[in-house]
Amino acid sequence: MADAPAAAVAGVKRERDEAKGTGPMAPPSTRVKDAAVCCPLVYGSLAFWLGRKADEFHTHKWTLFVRGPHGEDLGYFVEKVVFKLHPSFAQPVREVTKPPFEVSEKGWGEFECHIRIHFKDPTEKPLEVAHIVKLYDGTTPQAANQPVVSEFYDEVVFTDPRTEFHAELMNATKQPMEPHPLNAHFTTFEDAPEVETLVKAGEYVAGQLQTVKDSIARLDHQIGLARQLEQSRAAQEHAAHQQAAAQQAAQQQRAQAQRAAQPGYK
Ligand code: SLL
Repeated sequence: MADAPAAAVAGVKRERDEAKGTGPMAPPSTRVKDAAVCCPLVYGSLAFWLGRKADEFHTHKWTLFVRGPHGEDLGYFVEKVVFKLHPSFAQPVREVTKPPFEVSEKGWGEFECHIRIHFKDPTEKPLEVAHIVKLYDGTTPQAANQPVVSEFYDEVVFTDPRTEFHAELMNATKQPMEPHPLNAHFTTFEDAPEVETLVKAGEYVAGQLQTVKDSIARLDHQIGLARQLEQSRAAQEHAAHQQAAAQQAAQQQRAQAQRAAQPGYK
């Protein structure tokens, strides 16, 4: 199952933004303002049932990993990964300092593992994710050659990264690793569904924009009509005023003439 909950990704980003290393002892360094570099990764586990080779404490062999979505070497931005296993394992804290960033073990139960990903720039706060190492998917009996796969796609976004780190990220060649022995079982996180979603979103926005444009045009037309109406009303009012004033003047003239015609008018 491929899951990349948008809220979780945003949450991670916010947490990391708040952690920008700027303590009093932090060395002065320039950052690339308004840059956001997105680094995709996949974390998860793959578990094989041991079948006839199983014993009471070792029913499954599993691998827990952080990998590139398309088999790329994550060394271009990941410094090391610390896997914190269930305390029933010997040395439950496993630090992996070079790719592939993974741990393989045999065990009998499912548990929640904490994966802490440290970045090449030590001032970037490590990303911590919890992952349940799944051994069962509800099918019984399990097939020994068909693993239980639980993987999640995620993206680390470095906002305003330090200049040197930004250059490293941009110049990274993102080498593909040697094909992984478990390659055939990894989930393919294709871009296609995402591109399709983006195209649909684009079409939706364009549609909304057209609707808004249409109603603006309609409103403009109505405003034009209202203006015309208002202008002719004002013109009529003006004409009525003029007419009333002319009538009044004429009346005054008549009254004046009458008075002048009276005998004894001086
Ligand atoms: C629980 N979910 O809540 C279980 C814990 C722990 C699994 C499972 C150890 C293997 C070993 C192992 O598989 N632990 O001893 O080598 O209790």
